[in-house]
Amino acid sequence: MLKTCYSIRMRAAERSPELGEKHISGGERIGSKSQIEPIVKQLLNKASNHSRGDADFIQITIEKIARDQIQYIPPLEITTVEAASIEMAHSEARKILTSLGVSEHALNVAFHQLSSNQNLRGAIILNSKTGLRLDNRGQKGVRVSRIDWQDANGDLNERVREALALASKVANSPFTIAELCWSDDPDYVTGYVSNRAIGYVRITPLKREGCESGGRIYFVLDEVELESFIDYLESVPVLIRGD
Ligand code: WAQ
Ligand code: MG
Ligand code: MG
Ligand code: MG
Repeated sequence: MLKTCYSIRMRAAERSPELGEKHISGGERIGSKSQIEPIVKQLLNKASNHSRGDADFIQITIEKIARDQIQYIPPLEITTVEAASIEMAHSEARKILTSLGVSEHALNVAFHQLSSNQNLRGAIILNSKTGLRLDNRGQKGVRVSRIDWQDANGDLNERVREALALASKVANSPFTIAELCWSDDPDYVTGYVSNRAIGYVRITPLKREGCESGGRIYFVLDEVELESFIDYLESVPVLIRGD
């Protein structure tokens, strides 16, 4: 018999005079009933002692999902590019994204968004040709959820494990052209570009230490079916096959 699984998600925020609500941290996991408690503990730990600030608000959501709805997909392959400067890292990322069909204008929009946005909770969806933003979620963006590894992958640290799972789910959609990401955490300057053909290409440094801007950009096909794309990202449960 198929066992019940649960989607367990966290978001943490801080009251901020300038921003109203400042995004601190989020996380999404999938587990069986007996895994709920350790997962909640891990997510609480992630929300606490965070480099973006001291959370005033932590929300944990636990939701049943049917096991027969889960899609199993392999992880993208990891490579790493170390650049001599932020400028060179950006130009490396641009070169790769251009080769995947992202227009120069869409790239300008994307780099401007990630360089200036200090309070983005989810991803921005951009038309890879026109550079137009397609979601109308504002600072909330689109949060990829119901995602985890099938088995604990001990070879990777928590941040890489989480980012690789998210990127693998996103790249698996036929509407995805590519993704660009760097963290909004001031102490983490490595980001990545990814898609199903090139895999997960880590690039460092994409920003300067101490900087709190960052986020995720999903470049999509001109012919994207937006509702179905967003529904896949948010609601279809996906487990990444380990090792
Ligand atoms: N769905 C969509 N967007 C998200 C999600 C999600 N589940 N989680 C985070 N984001 C967006 C949101 O705008 C965050 O502000 C931003 O991404 C950065 O999130 O290989 O740590 O968790 O060394 O700070 C990538 C490189 C690290 C890891 C990314 O992002 C490596 C990272 P963070
Ligand atoms: Mg975080
Ligand atoms: Mg995160
Ligand atoms: Mg962050």
